[in-house]
Amino acid sequence: RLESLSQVAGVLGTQWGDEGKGKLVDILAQRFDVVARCQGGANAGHTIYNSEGKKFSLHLVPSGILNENTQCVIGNGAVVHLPGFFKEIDGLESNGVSCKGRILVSDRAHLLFDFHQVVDGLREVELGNSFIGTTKRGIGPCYSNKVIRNGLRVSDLRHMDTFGAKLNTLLKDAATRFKGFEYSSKTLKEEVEKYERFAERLGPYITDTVHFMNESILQKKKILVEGGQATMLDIDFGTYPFVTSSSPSAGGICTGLGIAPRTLGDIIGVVKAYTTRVGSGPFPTELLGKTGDLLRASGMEFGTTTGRPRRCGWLDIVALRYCCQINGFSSLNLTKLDVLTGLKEIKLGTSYCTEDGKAIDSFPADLDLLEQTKVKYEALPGWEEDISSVRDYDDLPETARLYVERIEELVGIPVHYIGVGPGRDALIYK
Ligand code: 2SA
Ligand code: GDP
Ligand code: MG
Repeated sequence: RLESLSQVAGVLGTQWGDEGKGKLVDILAQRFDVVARCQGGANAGHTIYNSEGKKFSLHLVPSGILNENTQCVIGNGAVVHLPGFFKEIDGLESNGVSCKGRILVSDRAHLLFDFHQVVDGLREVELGNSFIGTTKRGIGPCYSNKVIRNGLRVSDLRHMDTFGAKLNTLLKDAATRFKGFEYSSKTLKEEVEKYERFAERLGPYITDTVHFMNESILQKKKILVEGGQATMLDIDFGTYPFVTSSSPSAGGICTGLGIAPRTLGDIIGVVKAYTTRVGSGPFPTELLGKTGDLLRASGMEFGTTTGRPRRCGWLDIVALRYCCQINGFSSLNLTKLDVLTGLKEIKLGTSYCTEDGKAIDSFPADLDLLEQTKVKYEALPGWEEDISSVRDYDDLPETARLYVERIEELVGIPVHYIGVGPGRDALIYK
């Protein structure tokens, strides 16, 4: 399975994030020369364990970093908060992970400033009960500046003479827009001085990653793209406006790295054996009672970045099918199957209908309709056996295999990898 992966491959989230993408990327990284992030920023949280069982929580740095032979790329589609980036690097270095010369940051990536994080918080307050539930990492405000075309990019660090004036425009805009936002010429000056120091430190990392990626492809290097968040949080395809501000779907690989669609090969969709969501927004298969609490406790479902409890529910086949259409996955990695152990009955949400029973054929764009959607479930028998040390598919209890095979049948894509624990070795190759 690992040997036969294409030269350029991707690992993407299929639900609302936190499916366990980081773990698979860390495992696959041994076989790849380059691991690249193409979208998002430090809103992502990828928890991985190295071979000694030491825990690492990564945010902006790609999950390939633990594999010392892998080069990591932060592509043009990502947004970079430099104070957080250096903090993450310092944390990795102090834990024995060498980052020097191993991370390339795109000169086209946008800079995310502290003020973007402040604005993120202010927007959430302004929304009142309709708040998005963002990670408050400044993601939306930074991408807003990108799209409205007054953002600062990493390449602007090469022109510190005009940096202050450009930043001033952004701060002035924010102060005009938000009552609670204030800044002075002193804070601007201090910020620019801070970025002068960052510019020097970031210098060796700054790269034309479009050129690097395309040269790497010509040199037949193996490239793995690590998705952050997931398709149901995609700015276009997700449950808008309860989404993130980037494109975590397959299209985002090309726009976020500057590589051509025809270079892409295998795209692996990572799907949790149940569903979780952190933040507000529709969640048709959500379990608000005891079973949801049980999944949260046994799956340790708390945000890697914010520590927020994740909402839990049954696997939503309608949403998964929609996601498979958009991304054209070559295979799936079903994760956290071990968390379902002990449940008498496991349900799959297999179709949607309106309150008066009319079938809904595709995943609705309309949030009102989605909020009222009734889910029809199929119940499958559970298992009691501890499966965390199983490594051969055939050694799984028959009911666990039935669950995996029913998912394959319903979505029409093979499950090639099955997660049965958080550790690197806790993976079944099917
Ligand atoms: P944002 O901050 O603007 O991207 O938030 C918008 C929505 O996107 C969701 N989002 C996430 N959902 C799951 N996991 C994410 N990363 C962290 C993790 C989250 C955490 O790995 O656990 O620690 O809370 C992530 N990042 C963004 C977010 O919840 C909003 O619904
Ligand atoms: P990501 O954002 O998709 O990389 O996922 P997160 O790291 O935010 O959340 C997934 C969590 O589940 C992490 O704490 C992982 O260590 C853990 N995890 C991943 N795969 C498995 C699995 O198969 N079983 C169990 N029990 N935990 C897993
Ligand atoms: Mg996560």
